Amino acid sequence: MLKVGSRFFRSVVNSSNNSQILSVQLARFASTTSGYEHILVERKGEKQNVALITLNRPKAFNALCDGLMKEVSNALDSMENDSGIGAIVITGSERAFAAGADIKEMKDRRFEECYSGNFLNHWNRVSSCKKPVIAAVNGYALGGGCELAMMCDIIYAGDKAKFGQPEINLGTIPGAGGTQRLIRSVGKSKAMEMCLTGNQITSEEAEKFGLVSKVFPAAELVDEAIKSAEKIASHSQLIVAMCKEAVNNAYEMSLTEGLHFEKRLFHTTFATNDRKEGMTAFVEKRTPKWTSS
Ligand code: CO8
Repeated sequence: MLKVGSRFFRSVVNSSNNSQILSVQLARFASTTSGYEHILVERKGEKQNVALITLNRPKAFNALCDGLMKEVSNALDSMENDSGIGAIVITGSERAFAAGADIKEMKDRRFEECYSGNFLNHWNRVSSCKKPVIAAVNGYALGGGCELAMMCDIIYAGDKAKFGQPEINLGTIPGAGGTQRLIRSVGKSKAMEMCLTGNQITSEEAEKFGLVSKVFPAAELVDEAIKSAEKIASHSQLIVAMCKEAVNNAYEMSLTEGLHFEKRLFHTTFATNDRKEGMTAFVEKRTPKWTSS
């Protein structure tokens, strides 16, 4: 796998026909995202405007240790500040997206330190990312792994993926959205069944229940997710961010409040150059040139 920051990566960038600006952007991206221990970060897509984060703790089924989650958080910080990135894909391996929080790391923690130190509070970074994030889930997405996928905006699954909230088997409960986000995707009865029994569901079931939007053959999953991310990245980043904010607010608001919020954001697009450009390009039968302004 080609790691951003590698010498090979830099030489590909330097020898390509891309403009100097792209080279500078890539070099900046490389310098801020290399050196991770638990994740791999790459640029993908024809225009290199999709960031791919691969969770990379193969011996532990990508169990989410604190170090891994901090690295995901740092990677998202730099991707958010990089105008050359339009969308992000998070994936794992074919065996596991992530088998949950690292049980070995967690096992000796005491209540008072969890409570006082707000244990896992900073693990929500994915859900506050302004750029669209797609989870490409192969293999196990269990506990915190399922929760991490649900923090993303879109979930695609490989045909052998398994989703579950097995915390009940460990004498605990989901701690990063399993009891809250799951119910909004699959409804109360299914969410309750998954959380109370710890049973896993297949990717076909996950698609049927509305947890994932598409299922692909495992080997094609990441490429398909990148294709979708490229499509998103081809739009105005400013308008994409507004659209994402409007959809996410449906979680938090009543229908009346949500419709009002949507209408105000819709009105706001009329203050942007990209809205004017998009409609003008349609009328002039040409491809719009977005400026994210
Ligand atoms: N933590 C630490 N190590 C793990 C984890 C985990 N969650 N899952 C697997 N591993 C390790 C195993 O310990 C084993 O390591 P070793 O070889 O050193 O013994 C290695 O991965 C392979 O595992 P298995 O031998 O068990 O492999 P199997 O193929 O038999 O089973 C499973 C694979 C089904 C994935 C199984 O390992 C399993 O059930 N894992 C635990 C799943 C689980 O209970 N997850 C929930 C954890 S609690 C949680 O996520 C709370 C969330 C809190 C918030 C998170 C915010 C994002």
